[in-house]
Amino acid sequence: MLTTSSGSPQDLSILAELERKVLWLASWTIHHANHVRDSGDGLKVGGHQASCASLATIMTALYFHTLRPQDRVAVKPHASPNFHAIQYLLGRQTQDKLEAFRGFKGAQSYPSRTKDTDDVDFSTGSVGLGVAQTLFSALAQDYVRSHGWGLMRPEGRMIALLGDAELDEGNIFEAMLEGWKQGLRNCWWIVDYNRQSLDAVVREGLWERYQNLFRNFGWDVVLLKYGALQQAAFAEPGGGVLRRWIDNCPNQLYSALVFQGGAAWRKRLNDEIGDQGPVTALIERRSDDELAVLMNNLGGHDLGSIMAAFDAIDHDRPVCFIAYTIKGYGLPFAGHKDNHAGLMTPAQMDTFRKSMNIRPGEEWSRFEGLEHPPAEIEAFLDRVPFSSAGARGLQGERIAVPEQLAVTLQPRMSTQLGFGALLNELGRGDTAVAARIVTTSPDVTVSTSLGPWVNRRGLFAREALADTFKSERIPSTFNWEFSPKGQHIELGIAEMNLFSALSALGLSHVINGERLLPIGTLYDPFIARGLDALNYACYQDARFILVATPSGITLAPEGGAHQSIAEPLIGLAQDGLAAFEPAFVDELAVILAFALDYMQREGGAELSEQNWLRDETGGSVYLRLSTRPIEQIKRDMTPALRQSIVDGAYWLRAPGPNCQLVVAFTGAVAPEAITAVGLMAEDRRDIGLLAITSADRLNAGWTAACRARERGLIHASSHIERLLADLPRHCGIVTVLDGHPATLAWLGAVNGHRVRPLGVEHFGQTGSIDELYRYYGIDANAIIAAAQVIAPGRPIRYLGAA
Ligand SMILES: Cc1ncc(C[n+]2csc(CCOP(=O)(O)OP(=O)(O)O)c2C)c(N)n1
Ligand SMILES: [Mg+2]
Repeated sequence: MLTTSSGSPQDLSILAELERKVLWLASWTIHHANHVRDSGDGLKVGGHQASCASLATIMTALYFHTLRPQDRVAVKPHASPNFHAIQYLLGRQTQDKLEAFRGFKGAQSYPSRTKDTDDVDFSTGSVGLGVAQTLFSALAQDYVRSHGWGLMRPEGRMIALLGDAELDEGNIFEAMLEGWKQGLRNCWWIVDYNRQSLDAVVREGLWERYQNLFRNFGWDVVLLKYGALQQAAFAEPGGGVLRRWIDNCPNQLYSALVFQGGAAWRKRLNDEIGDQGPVTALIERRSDDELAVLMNNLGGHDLGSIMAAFDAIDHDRPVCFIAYTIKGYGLPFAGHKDNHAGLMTPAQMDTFRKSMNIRPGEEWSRFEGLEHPPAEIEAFLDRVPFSSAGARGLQGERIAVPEQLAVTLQPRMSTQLGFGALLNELGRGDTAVAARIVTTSPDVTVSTSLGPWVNRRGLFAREALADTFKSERIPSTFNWEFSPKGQHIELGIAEMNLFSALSALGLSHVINGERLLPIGTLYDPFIARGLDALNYACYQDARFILVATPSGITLAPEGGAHQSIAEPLIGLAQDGLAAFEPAFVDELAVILAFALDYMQREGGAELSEQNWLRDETGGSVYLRLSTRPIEQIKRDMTPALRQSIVDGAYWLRAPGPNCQLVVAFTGAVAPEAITAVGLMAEDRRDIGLLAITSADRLNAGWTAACRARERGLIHASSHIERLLADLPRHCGIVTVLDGHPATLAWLGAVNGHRVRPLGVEHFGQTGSIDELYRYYGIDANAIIAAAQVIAPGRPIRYLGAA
C-alpha cells in the first residue's frame, strides 16, 4: 500500500499502474528493436532493459507527479526507452518512432535534443556530461534572470538522472566544485544507486562517500534506501535485526539474492539471522514471493516514498537524492551482474506480457491491460503538470549584429590582441549584441586578452563583491568586481567546465527563451582536455564562440608543453563547429561579426550555391588565434573580400596565367609565406599567394559541391574550386600552417595539383619563433625548398637566404 502525503490514493494507484506500463513499454521497445523488427544487418543491439527497469519508478514519480513544465531533465543515456515510453503515454511520442527505436529516424538510443522529436531537454550519451550540463544550466538560468530577462517565466529546476557508476566521471566533480563557487541553486541530481555498472557490481559503501562529498559542497543529500514495505517490516518485532542485516549485506550478495529470488532469500536469511527469535517469525510470516517483494522494496522502487521525498524539498539549494534501486527490477535478470546488455528472451517477454494482461498484438496499446478504465487514466494524464502547458521548448529572439565591427589597427599586432581590442570596442558601446555577450574563461581571462572587456563589463556573481585591490587603492590593470549584472563568468581551471558552461549558456534561447552570445577563451592545446564536452556541446546544438589562444609552436616562449598541433584538424572535423584561423586583425573583425550572426541562425539544412555550405543552419565557431604580432595590411574591406574571408580564402597575390607555384598559408605564418613568395617571384612565374582563413569551411564547401555534382547539379562549384580553377595543371602548391600539415594537404585533390604540405608534426621544443619555425620546417626557407622540388625550374636564387 502506498503511503504518502503526495497525491490522492486514487492517483497513487494510477501511478503504480503507469510505473508498470513504463517498464513494459520500455522493455517492449527494446525487445521489438531486437527481436521483432529485422534491421537486416544481423546486429543485436545492447539491451538496456535492466537500466530502464532500475529507473522506471523514479521516472514515473518525476514525470507524472513532480516535474513542472519549466523543469529540465538530463536522463541517464540508457534509460532513453523509459523517457520515450513516458512521452508516449503522455501523447507526445508516436508509435512509429518507438517501433523504429534505434533505427533510421526512429526514437534515439540515447535521448537526443536534436534528433528526437519528443521534447528532450538535454542530450545524453557520454556519461557524466549530461549531469554537469544540468548544473551549468542552473547557473545559466541565474545569469539570465539576474540580468532581468525571462522574469515572466517561473524558475525551473535542472535535474539529472544519473547512474551510480556515472559518478566515476571526473567532470562531475569538477562541475560540483564550480557549482559551489558560483552559489549553485535549483539543481537536483538523482542517483540511480543500483550498485551496478556495465561490467560489474560497484564498491561497498560508496553512498557514504558521496553523501559526505555532496554535503561538503553545500548540497542537501536525501537517502532513499528503504521502501515502505521494508520500513513497515523494520517496525515489526525482529525488524531491527533484519535492517542491520540489510545494511551489512555486501552489494554483490544482495544483487545475487535479488536474482535468485524468494527461496534463496529465505535460505540466506535463515542461515545468517534465523536463530535470533522474532526475526525468524518475521521471515516465516512471508511466502517466498512476499519475501522477495520485501527484499526488493528499496527506496528507489517505492513510488510513495520517492514522491514524498521530492515534495519535501522546500528550498532551492542543490539536492542529491541517492535512491537505492535494483538493476533489472521486475525483470527476470534483476540483480544479475551481467545484465547490462541483457535482453529478455521471446519466451520471457511472453511471460511478462501475460503478467501485464496484454493481449498479443496489443503490445503498443497505451491502456491495454490496465485495471483503471482508460477514461480515468486519460483524465489523470491530462492533469499531469509536466505536460499541461504544451510544448516546453522556447525560442530566443535573434539579436541584430552589425556587419562591421570597429577596431583600430596598429601597424603590428597579433590576432589575440585584435580579439581583445574588438571586444573592448564592443564593451564600450551600448548595443544589443554587447548586452547579450557573456564571456567565460577557465582562469585564463587575462592571458587570452579578455581583460579590457571584463574591465568594462564586470564579472558575474549573484551577489556583488568589490575588488579589494581597488577599494584599497592598489594600482592594478584589471578591475575585478563581481555583480549580478556582470558579463564575464570566471571559471576555475577545469576546461571541461568551460565547455559544459558554453553548452549551457549556448542553449539559453531554448531553455530560458532568452538568447545569450557566449564567448569562451582558453589556450588552444587545452581544447583536448575538454574535447568530449566540446563534442557534446556541438551534438546538442549549443551555440557559442570558442577563442583558442595562444596556439601552435608560435607560442614558442610559453614552452613546449603548451604547443598545439592537432587542433586545426579538430576544427576541420568537428561537426557543428566552424573553424577559422585568421592571420590579420581585419580578417578577424569580419569573422567575429559573421560568428555572432552565424551562431544565431536556425534555418533548414539548405545548401548555399555561393559556397555550398549549410550556412542557414548556423552553428558554433572556433577561432584559433595567435600571440604573434605581425605587420597588418592597410586595405579596404570590400564586400567581396569580406565574403571570401568568411568563405575561407582569398588571393593575397593573385596568380598570373602561367602560374608555376602557389603558396597557401593559414594564420600566424603569414610573414613567412609573404617573404618566401617575395623571394621566389623572380624565379617562378606568376606566383600566387593564397590566404586561407578557414580550411574547415573551404573543405566543407568543396565536399558539398562534389556531392551536389554527383547528384546531377553539374554546375555546382565551391569557393576553393573557383579560386584554383585557372591554375595551370603543372602548377605546384606549397601549403603551410602552424599546425598539422594534413589540414591543408587536401588542396591538391581539388583540381589535381601537386601539393607539398608543410606544418608541424612534432612538438615540445622551446625557443624563439624564428628558431622553432626553422627547426620544424615552416619558415620561409622551408617554403622555398619545398617549392624548388615541387615546382621545378631554374634554381631559386634565394634558397638559404631567407
Ligand atoms: C563516457 C562514456 N564511457 C563509457 C560509456 C559506456 N557505458 C554506457 S552505460 C555504462 C555503465 C553505466 O553504469 P551506471 O551509470 O551505474 O548505470 P546502470 O548501468 O546501472 O544503469 C557505460 C560504461 C558511455 N556511455 N560513456
Ligand atoms: Mg548503476
